[in-house]
Amino acid sequence: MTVPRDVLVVNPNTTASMTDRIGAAARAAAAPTTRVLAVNPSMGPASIEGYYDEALAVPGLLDTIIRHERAARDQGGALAGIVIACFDDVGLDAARCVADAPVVGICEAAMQTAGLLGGSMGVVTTLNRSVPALERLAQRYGVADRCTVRAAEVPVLALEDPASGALDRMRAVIARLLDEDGAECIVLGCAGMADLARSLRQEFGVPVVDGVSAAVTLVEGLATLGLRTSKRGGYAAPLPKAYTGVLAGFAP
Ligand code: 5HY
Repeated sequence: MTVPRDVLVVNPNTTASMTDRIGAAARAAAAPTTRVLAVNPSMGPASIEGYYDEALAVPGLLDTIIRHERAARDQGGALAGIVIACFDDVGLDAARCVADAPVVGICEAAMQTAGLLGGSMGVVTTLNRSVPALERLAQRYGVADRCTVRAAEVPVLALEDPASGALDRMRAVIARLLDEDGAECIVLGCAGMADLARSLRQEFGVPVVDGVSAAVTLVEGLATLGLRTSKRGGYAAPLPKAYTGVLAGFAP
């Protein structure tokens, strides 16, 4: 009997309805032998829009990963992989330090996947304030010279409301990325857009990559290859030391 592989998909904001939609997209992409655990922290921002939200989403993300890895170990198992389901790849490096399982961020997964499918990519994201952070991630992931980021100027949680006009604003941005910026592929720049990839792909006739699906299949690939994060350098486990105040519980 094939033992299911547990992949933890963490939505770092605290909106459970968004986590449910992310979980559905992850399960749709996952192999039959993969069990997707879609979760969100109980503390932190309701949505992540900009640097401040991003910074304060990290403790909840790390607490969630530490608790789920511990639970898997207590049951005599281990997580096969972890997906950070926020397009800012919130806390990715810190997560790779505390986690035993390989950790993939949906931005990195989407940009690397789009890079396999075309010479240039266009990222449609939510608010303008999110654009600088995503441009910096494109640099980090080595695709900045062939990546354009534009915002549809829709709040993250408006994506859940069909009457918000969010989809029409996204369509207008996608048309600009294709016609004005010469993008050959489109990347959906928010986890809350995951369920839109298939219909937008048919509508625009180009590859439309959603990071949640790309990250699930990537982390499954790492698990199949038996590859895990190197603990030799920057991703070594945190050194034991005192933490004080509200963060005392995070002491390694
Ligand atoms: C996300 N925020 O994927 C990002 C998108 C953004 O709560 N989930 C969020 O706008 O930065």
